[in-house]
Amino acid sequence: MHSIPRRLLSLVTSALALAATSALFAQTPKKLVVGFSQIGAESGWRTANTDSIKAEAAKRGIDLKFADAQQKQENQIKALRSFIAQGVDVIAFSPVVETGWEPVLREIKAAGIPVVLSDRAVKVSDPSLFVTIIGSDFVEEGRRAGEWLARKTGGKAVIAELVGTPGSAPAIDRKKGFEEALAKNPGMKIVKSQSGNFTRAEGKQVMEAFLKAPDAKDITALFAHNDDMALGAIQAIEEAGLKPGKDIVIVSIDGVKGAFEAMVAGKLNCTVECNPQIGPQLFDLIEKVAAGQKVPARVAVKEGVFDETQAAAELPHRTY
Ligand code: GZL
Repeated sequence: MHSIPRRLLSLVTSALALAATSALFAQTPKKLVVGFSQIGAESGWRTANTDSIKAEAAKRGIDLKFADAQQKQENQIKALRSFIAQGVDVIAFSPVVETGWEPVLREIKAAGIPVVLSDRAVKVSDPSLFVTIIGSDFVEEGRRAGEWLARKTGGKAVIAELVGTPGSAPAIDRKKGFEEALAKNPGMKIVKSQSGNFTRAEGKQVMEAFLKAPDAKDITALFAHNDDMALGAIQAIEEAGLKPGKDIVIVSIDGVKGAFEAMVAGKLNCTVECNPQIGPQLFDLIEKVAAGQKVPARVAVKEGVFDETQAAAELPHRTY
């Protein structure tokens, strides 16, 4: 009986081992690595947005490099540069303000990494610096707030405004939309306007200052660019001995659970929904971009308007 030559045996063994290893590698595709720079944790909306993004990445087995910028643009730029250094597959971020991004976006483009904007827009001279954006129509949200207030007040209101972060897309566009609605209602005018930076604490501080001014008694309505500032303002209005939702009609934006609870308590009158739970849509876009597939230049988020007449029925269904 002839034995198999040793050399042939070792060749066959190593060929089988190689085939087995490459088959193993073929079965486990490379994990997608995504760098995400988040603005911060300034509001209930933002934390719900972060929860949605992290949960969806985990569900899809995506390696998410997540950085919280504490609402500072310089921290976001540092994070974006670290994602380049790490060689991530896709970069996504929610820009705290609209401007100041061109240099770092050019560095990302030079590194050949695609960029997806989440939630807020940027103003750049070269639209190729990002692939797509998923976010709400902030002008429409402001319009909806103004139109609701016009219906509620019969087109007569002396309005205080709590503005979001200066220079941010939602602050600029919500104001624009609200003022479009006011242009159709000459009996409505903004008499005070100041930023509360989307936080409850600053919303309270600014409302306290509004209510200390000599003409405070003229104010009949408040437009807050987000619910967190409205909830802070409600505290200030009560501490000034006034009834929020009655002495001062309040309309805000986001649709967080706290706003529905305030409406049920009769302290807030309307919230325009701005859906933060965009994780599934965001990663659909990111996976398509990573695969080199074409995607729309903009993906809008669906949202509604809820006022005091609907709050009690809607509250149990709120998920953020
Ligand atoms: C809107 C988002 C805003 C929310 C605020 O899409 O950018 O930022 O309205 C949040 O609550 O701080």
